[in-house]
Amino acid sequence: MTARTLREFLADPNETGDAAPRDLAILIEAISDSCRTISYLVSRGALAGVLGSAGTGNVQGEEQKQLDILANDELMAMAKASGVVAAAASEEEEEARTISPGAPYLLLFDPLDGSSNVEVNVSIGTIFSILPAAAGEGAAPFLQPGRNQSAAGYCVYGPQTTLVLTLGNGVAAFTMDPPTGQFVQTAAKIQIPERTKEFAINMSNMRHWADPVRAYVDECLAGETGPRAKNFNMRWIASMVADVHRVLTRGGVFMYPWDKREPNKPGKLRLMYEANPMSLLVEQAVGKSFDGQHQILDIQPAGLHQRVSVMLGSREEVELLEKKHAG
Ligand code: P6P
Repeated sequence: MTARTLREFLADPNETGDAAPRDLAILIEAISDSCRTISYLVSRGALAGVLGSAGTGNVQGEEQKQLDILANDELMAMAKASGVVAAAASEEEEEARTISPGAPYLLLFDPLDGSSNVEVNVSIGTIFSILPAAAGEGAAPFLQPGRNQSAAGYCVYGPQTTLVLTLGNGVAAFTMDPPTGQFVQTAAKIQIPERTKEFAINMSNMRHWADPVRAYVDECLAGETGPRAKNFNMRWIASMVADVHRVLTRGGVFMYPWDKREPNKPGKLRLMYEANPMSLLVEQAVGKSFDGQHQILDIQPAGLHQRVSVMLGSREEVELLEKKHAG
């Protein structure tokens, strides 16, 4: 693979001589510029005096970190300056914002997912979803199934700052080269291994899980003495971007399923700007992603901040989970 910059990639993403749609390329480059800025802010941490609480809460009822707000404001300003975003929606804001009426795209994002990890120097990230603009006011135009996404991706702020992106024809990764700030392609056509020996779930919630999830994890824990006849490893970074990046990189299954703690809540993660973009990446990387009943990308959204149960990753594992949920 030739080491192309993000701009060179967008000029011919499939190496067929056809460029990505012009306005989509403009938006994705603008997002990468914001990710570079956020990466710098995150990397300075305490030196920039931006760690800790902002003293406010978001629509999710969660405490906002200063960095959540700074990242949110950076992305909203970028959306405006790009000229190609009709409206934008953020985990950090209850209502969608009208940006440039008549522009071709809708932008959704979780500006800094896992931000509570930044104080303990653990990888976090920005997750974004791009939909085609649609008629309607407020949240209405955004309520499209994830399969409609024009593009989706995340930027993980870890030992490397890496942008992972799909335009609907495979998954590519771009690593930021610190001296230049350039995002340089470091992976093409990423494919999740169909088999794995690694699962990711917050085990402290075990007693609250539904039976199919409990049965699946029990079989993983039984290892070579049980029906899976192989030993498993467990990882839980509690930062979706970091956990999903690992799954895309070396396989595995990531689960944040419904549990009995709040039975009326389908799950902890949000459909529109967490599960949908991650599910498009995973499906484009030959993995699967479902909520216990449906493929996540097929869900017809009812609200901008609706939550969803998420089980995604290596095809074989997700299909086993699907079988256990089918009863
Ligand atoms: P728990 C981060 O707050 C987040 O939304 C995801 O990034 C992560 O996967 C999950 O919550 C972790 O949740 O309950 O294990 O702390």
